[in-house]
Amino acid sequence: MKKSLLVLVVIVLILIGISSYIFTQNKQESSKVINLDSNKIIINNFAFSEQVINIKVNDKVTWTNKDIAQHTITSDSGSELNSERLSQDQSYSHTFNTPGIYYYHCDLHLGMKGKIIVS
Ligand SMILES: [Cu+2]
Repeated sequence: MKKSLLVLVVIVLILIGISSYIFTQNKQESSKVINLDSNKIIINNFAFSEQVINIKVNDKVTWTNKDIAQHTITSDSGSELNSERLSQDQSYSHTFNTPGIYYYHCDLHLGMKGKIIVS
């Protein structure tokens, strides 16, 4: 009787250990995802999810179109940003190598505007 109780206690302790390990892993995983998402812009309902973002030189920004309609990422002047027409769930990425303020819009819907500040 005592022996089986001891076995039960050991099993419970092992289960607590495993679940707290899994919990810690999940926490680390989700904070990693947040960091990766910091330079991601979603296009949804004919708008950019972040109209202005601040990044560092050599940071990469990724736009993903969630609309059924096509969109582009196009510099207001110059050719820093010059995507193809993005269909639904397509992405466009660009790495900014020079500090500055980059204004862009969608070539198909001129009301869609955004700004990237690179410092
Ligand atoms: Cu558009």
